[in-house]
Amino acid sequence: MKENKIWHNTPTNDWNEATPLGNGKLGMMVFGGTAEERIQLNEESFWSGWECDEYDSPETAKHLDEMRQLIFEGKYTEAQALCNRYMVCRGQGHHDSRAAYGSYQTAGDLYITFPENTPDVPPDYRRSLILNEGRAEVTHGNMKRDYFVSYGYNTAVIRVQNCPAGTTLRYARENTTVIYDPHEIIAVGYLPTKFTVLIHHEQKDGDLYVYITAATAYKTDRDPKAVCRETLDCAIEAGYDALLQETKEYFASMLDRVEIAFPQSGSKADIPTDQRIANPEGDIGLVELYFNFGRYLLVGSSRGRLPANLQGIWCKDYYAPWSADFHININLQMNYWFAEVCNLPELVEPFFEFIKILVEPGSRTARVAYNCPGWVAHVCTTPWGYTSLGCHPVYGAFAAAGAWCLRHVKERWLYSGDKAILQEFYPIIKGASEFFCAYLVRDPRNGHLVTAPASSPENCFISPNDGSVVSICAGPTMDTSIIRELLEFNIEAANTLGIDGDFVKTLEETAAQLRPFRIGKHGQIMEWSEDFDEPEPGHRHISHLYGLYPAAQIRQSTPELFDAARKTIERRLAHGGGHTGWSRAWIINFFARLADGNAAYENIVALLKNSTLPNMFDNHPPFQIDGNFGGTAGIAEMLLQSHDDCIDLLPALPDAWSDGEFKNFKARGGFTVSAKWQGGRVVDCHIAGKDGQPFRARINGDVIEASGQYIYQA
Ligand code: FUC
Repeated sequence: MKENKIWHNTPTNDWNEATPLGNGKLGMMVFGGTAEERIQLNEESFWSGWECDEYDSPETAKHLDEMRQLIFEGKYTEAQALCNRYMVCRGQGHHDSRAAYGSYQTAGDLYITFPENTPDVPPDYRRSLILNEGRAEVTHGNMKRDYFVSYGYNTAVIRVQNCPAGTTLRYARENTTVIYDPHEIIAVGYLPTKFTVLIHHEQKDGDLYVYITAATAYKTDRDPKAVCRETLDCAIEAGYDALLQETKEYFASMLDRVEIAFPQSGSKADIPTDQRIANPEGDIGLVELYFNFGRYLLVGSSRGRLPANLQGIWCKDYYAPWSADFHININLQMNYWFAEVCNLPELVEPFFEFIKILVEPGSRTARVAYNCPGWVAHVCTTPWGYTSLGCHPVYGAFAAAGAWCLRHVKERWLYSGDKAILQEFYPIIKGASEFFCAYLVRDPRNGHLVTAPASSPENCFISPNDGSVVSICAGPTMDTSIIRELLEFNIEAANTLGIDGDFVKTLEETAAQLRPFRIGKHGQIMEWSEDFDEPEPGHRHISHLYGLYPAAQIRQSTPELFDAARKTIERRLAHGGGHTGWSRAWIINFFARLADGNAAYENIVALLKNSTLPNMFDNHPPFQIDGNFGGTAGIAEMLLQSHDDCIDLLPALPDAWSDGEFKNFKARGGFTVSAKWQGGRVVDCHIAGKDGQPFRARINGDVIEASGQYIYQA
């Protein structure tokens, strides 16, 4: 890994410039001050709120027919008014960040004060994050500080070499009891779930060692203080060197699995990273760094009991933007887009476990709000399993959100070919299908089965009868795309497992009655059932292209739709689209699927330039991690794609990356693929499958057929 370091030549007071470290569940942000160090701490289960079964409203089910009727009559304004009352949750729902919904929260701040130092920044000051070692360091003068978070020991570690005399430690968190003992700080409080942060510190030979861990009582009977004590005892006994070694090996074992390299003259790695981010044009190495950082961030935020949230695990707030929750109308899913191709399947496990959390409350939501079997989840959710409608239908009436999560199970199946994942998830897949088989309704205007009332995530249209701006419709394209994918996956799963023949028939009949994609007056893929005008044609959500990416329903083999997909993106971009980090990241992936490398690369540069903070975190604004992950996925998608048993090498290579190399990417079917190219042409590639499996590969425009192992050399 050549581009393996993010570094700055100043400390910072700004959280958005601090250095993130994490082991997948425990995190810290290092500010690197010379006179006072601030370390902001996180633990993934620091969630306020609690389980609450009051949010689903039976009024929704009671008024479904009425709301549908108005939509089918084209009375959108009237339908909207009714939906604003009934197509919503009870109470404050996801606005209850100070009540049951809750918010992800900081685990507090540790301050280390060096009284001999001044806040001045010496010219030799360096604050660096070494990605494939999972460690950061601050150096200036004879001072050296090291920081890392051990996965194996679940402990954050700080070492201050040549620690100045009189150095003190202080911990701060609101509503928290803090006890100082000679070598220990114990912090205890209630979120209302009980939590503990335990900090041990000791001086040895002039160096200061600090060990930190944290735990809550979220879904466990164990006392968090006892858990912390046991964890730190273990870490301290193993000692600093062992923890550092374990951390380096762990990060290398995750991040060295794949690699990209763009050989270039004049590497910019010795320029501080914030300066590179401000001038991304032509800095190809920065793309490599962004790719490595994205993988680093997922290793750092997705190896515990909960998936990476809107901020991964890094959060300084008590009431974070959008509660730093799990938004499942794009954001959570985007976090995992690159995990399979970059061979990090274990990092998806917390997401899989999280889907299971949604099933029980989601069954209640299906029953109470829709009078339907199965389970359903809407726009946003929490570790407490919120699955209800939102507070407003424009975003909250999105019933396909849970089904979208299941496409990650499908990807696991496609990448691994392991039936165990189908077995494990079959009842959950079936539950989602059962919901839609009951919920879908025939639109009398066109005879198709549609979701209604429904919205196309967060977007609005102009009602043709009175010109008002509304969001409620029947059968938005995204719902149909997701449901089609779900039903087809359910059929494949049932057939593969050799079960549920009768249900498969129902699924086939249902899928056949879904509405096909249609092309509208701008040549675009239609977003809604009718070709409505839009008040915001540059809207950040491009939901009607779900079929282009992440799904693969719109392909080169469907040329008219393929062309319409391009027009759809161009229209969004022409009206200022891509203005949030994640939206820009999605566009990169769209262009990769459209095999337009130069357009994809232009959007990578825009992501770096307009939507990246000085520490390389994605900027929605504010900081939101999905863009980092979506951008990383986009880079991989430009280099390798795999559909229909065809491994497509360099499907969207931009002119700027004329020479390069990627190593050990995964393709669907379980293949491991490496390639080297020069002047835009593959000169060397290696494809390895298991058990002599046959495959096709597209190399320099030619399709070859092979099985097992394939080596190509120009
Ligand atoms: C979706 C997006 C917003 C934001 C929020 C967390 O609702 O539309 O832009 O990313 O999630």
